[in-house]
Amino acid sequence: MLTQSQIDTYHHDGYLKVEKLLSSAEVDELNQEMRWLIDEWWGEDSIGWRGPWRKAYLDEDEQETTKAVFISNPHTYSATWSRILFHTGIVGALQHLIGRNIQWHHTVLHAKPPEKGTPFPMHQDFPFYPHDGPDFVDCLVHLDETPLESGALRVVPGSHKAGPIEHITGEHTRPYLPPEIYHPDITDSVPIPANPGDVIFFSYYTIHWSDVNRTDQWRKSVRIGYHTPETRPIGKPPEEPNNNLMVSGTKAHHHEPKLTYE
Ligand SMILES: O=C(O)CCC(=O)C(=O)O
Repeated sequence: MLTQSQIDTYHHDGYLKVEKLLSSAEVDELNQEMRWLIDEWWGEDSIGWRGPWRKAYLDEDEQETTKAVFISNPHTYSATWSRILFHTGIVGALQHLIGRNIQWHHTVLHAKPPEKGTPFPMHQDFPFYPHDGPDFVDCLVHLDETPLESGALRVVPGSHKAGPIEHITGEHTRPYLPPEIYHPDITDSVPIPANPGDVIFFSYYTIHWSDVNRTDQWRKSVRIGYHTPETRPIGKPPEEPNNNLMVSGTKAHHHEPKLTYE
């Protein structure tokens, strides 16, 4: 399904946008169910990720007033969002990128409401869910028109090749890269505007960020993370279940103990 040139681009740049991977009927259904889910289950006001990085990315009057809607694992509430984990276009592309056997890891909605939808600072996704190898791919599924002004994803091409980089972490913040070294003013990045149904595949080592949504429309994207079954979480006991959902192929016994039920 992917061409050799697309596969080479992913490995060379650390990301690949595949246009219209989801049909408009599929996006309409996912979008409708996501809007229902936000109305039914959200219910908290959030400014987005907290942390001192906000001073380096936002004017003072905006630092505490951005808006965000995050929902983890929408498949817990919606069968449409369960089925998408096995989408043949997404899983087929992943097989070209990391091999036949694919394990799902997580799904999360990142929605930026109109006018002041939250930005994200430069970061890798690795510190959020560290694993012991490179074959971990995040797929950003676009539900809305995502022009640059809506806070489209921006990536630093080739940055995945450095592997994990030390982030600022702590109780007070989500992990982010030190702004005196990594910041949009000093670090070149490539914006990736997208349309509904487009999916951006990127390595969890790829440095990325996104700006404020300043349009009058929602920008909803859903990140779905997958990895090879050999790629094991760091710092977790091996017997702890780790989102053990295979979406293609099989997992060999030696990778973890067999699950038992009491
Ligand atoms: O949705 C975005 O614009 C950024 C998402 C992001 O930073 C992430 O998925 O880690």
